[in-house]
Amino acid sequence: MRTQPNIIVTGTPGVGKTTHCETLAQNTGLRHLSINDIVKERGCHDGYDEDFKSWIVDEDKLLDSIEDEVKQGGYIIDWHACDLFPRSWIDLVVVLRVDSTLLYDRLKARDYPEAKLQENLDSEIMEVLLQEARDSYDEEIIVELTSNTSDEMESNIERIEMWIGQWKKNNVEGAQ
Ligand code: DAT
Repeated sequence: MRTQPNIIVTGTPGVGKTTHCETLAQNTGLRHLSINDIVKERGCHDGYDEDFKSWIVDEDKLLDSIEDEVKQGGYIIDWHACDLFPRSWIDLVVVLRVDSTLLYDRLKARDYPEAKLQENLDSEIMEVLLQEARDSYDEEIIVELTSNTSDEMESNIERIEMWIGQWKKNNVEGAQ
């Protein structure tokens, strides 16, 4: 049994996952698991897509590589997909959302190739990640939060921290 929860922070690239995860990790002591970094560092990919400027992820290799760590609990998983992680690993799924005009500016600042930028904008407008979360996890553990401004980010962080406190009360203190 886990004594700390596992949380996925997901959403379209540029929505604010890494920024949220880093602050959350600092404030809570949970560990920020950047799947992007793991894929690169542990070679969980089948090469690099030059046109799209992204790694082609080998999901089986990735899951094998993080399984022992994540099963212990206490991880904040930062990734723009969520359907690959087994339901039994996950206690909360946070789907961040952003206004498409703000997203355009954030991705433009990253020099994304036009096709990648457009695909990500479409994905945000079509709520692809929210739907993926709903298709993969129970409705009760999914929370959709907007990440347009730094005030919103602050209140999102507070809300997730309160949720972590409550989870510990219910699952650790309550179980003793
Ligand atoms: P992601 O990890 O989802 O790709 P990020 O955390 O790298 O996104 O954020 C992308 C950029 O947007 C970065 O320059 C920080 C900024 N940003 C993220 N969330 C924000 C928010 N809620 N308010 C203002 N700026 C934000």
